[in-house]
Amino acid sequence: MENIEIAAVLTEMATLLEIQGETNPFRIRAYRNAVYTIQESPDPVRKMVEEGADLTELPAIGKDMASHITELVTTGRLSILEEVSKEIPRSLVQLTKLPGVGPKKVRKLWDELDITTLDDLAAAASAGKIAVLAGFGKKSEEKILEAIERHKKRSGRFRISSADELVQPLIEYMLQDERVERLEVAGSYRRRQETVGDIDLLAIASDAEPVMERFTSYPPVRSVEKSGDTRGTVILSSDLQVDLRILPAESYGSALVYFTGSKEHNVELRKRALQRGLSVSEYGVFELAEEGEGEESTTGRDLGKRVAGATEEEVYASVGLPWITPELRTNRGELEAAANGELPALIEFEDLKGDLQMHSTWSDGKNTIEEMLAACAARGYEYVALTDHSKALAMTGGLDAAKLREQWKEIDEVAARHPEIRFLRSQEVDILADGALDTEDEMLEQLDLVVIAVHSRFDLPAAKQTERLLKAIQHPLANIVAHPTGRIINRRDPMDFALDEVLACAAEHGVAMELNAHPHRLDLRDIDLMAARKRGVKIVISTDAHSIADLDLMPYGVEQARRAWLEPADVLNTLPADDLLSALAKA
Ligand code: DGT
Ligand code: CA
Ligand code: CA
Ligand code: ZN
Repeated sequence: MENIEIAAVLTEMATLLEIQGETNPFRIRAYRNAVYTIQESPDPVRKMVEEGADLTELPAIGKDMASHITELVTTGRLSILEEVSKEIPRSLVQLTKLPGVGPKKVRKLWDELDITTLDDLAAAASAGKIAVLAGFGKKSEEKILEAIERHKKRSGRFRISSADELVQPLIEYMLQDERVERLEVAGSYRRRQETVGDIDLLAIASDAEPVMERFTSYPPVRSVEKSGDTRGTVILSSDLQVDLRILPAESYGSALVYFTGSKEHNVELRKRALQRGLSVSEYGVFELAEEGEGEESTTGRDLGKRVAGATEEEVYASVGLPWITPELRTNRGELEAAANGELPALIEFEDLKGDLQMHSTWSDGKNTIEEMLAACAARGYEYVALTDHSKALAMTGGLDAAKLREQWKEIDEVAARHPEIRFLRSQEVDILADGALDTEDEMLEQLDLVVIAVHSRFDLPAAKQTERLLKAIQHPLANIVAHPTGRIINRRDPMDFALDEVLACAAEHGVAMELNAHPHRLDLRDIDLMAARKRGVKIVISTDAHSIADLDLMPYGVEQARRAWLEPADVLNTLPADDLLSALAKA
């Protein structure tokens, strides 16, 4: 059980207590505080439990909470929650996630109208039953309907890193059963999209029934939606839906193609197949037969001989194509490129020679300069840039000129002890609201790399925001724009500005754009990266690590770069340090 699952269960518990009408606020707060601690913990709490560590050493975890967490991690259950949910339906918790609907209102809806689910609530609101309820009214009813609409559209998309945390242990668990001969995740997860709606597992099993049973009894499963012979759907306690399909070996490859998608890629693939007199489906690739012959396909046409299906390579080959990597399967021209032998030689993690954005304890990082440097060396990088914040970000301990000079002394000392890796002097310099840079030119001149970024006033009108960025990019010492759109996935939309103009300006002035690899950011986005590449803007991929552990987020950036068709030559930190610096040098 991973941190986000533990946090989700404890949050659910706190909300159930609120709905129940728990009068002791400390009891509820204990759960909420524990949730905060667990979300902030850089290490899996599961590991601490397994190693017998004392959980009460964690902030805000008392003895009772420690034993709840231990129970949850070791059994996948929380008996106290099961106790409470005998009285309060767990589905009520969903309702409290709607804006303007707190636990008290949920209680009232349940008491008065017997509403326990979102569907109940939507039906009651549509029927005008909410407006007449004391404490609600017409406005409140409209708001509820709107909120349900929005919730339906947005909810349930998990960041890819959260999906990884949840899916990897499930895969390990399934593979412990030796009847599972093959198991892979398809869908958006395999395409490595920045968020996923649900998880699509495909398996080959020597005996389907017990494997399906193992799946539905995975401890973090909260509810089993469907459990058939070869197809099951469960919802995990984190709210993540997982589908499992058990397949015959002869159609495993075609099912993998089908369920990896995207839907648009599949449609194009089928068109190509039809031109060759073939039918592609999740069951295999078949020759199309004359009417009346053979079995009937899902599209109503008669099927002849099976020509492919066991492997993906075989399926693509049957329509005259080489295998296409899942990150490219979005119908953005990959089928045509494959047909012409023009698929890009996509960048890989091993191509990267350094990480160009990270923070130390000098600003808001958790590790010292030396710890960060040694960790980068251990990851095989040739060089690294430390980019602590500038003074405008006072809350992060941003560095003014005096502190920056002090920091350089420490950097020089640390660098001298680590000749195995080259230390580039850098800073993440704030772009102020008027487009000026936060650090004095005299200091910037002494840096190897000037990374510039917006951390405030994300809300400027588009024209002003564009002007701000253009001015900063034109600064004669600026080299890299960090997290250029400022978006945070599921939390903050990209800033409103003319990206095209900004890219053109960056190309003209030899300024690179960052692909921030942090899975909460992934900024620039894939389509923006494609636009940047078209304009000849160079990209750097950086983790923006705030701890040693964050350095391992680099693969998320690489995956996003691959979805944007980037090759090593498009990315500056595939170059040796000297070449990188001369590529960014300004006239
Ligand atoms: P998600 O889950 O929203 O992040 O996105 P996907 O791509 O994983 O979509 P999902 O889980 O609905 O379906 C998995 C794959 O199955 C999808 O990528 C393509 C295939 N698929 C699903 N429905 C259809 C369909 O109606 N037509 C075709 N051609 N393919 C489909
Ligand atoms: Ca999916
Ligand atoms: Ca699905
Ligand atoms: Zn930043």
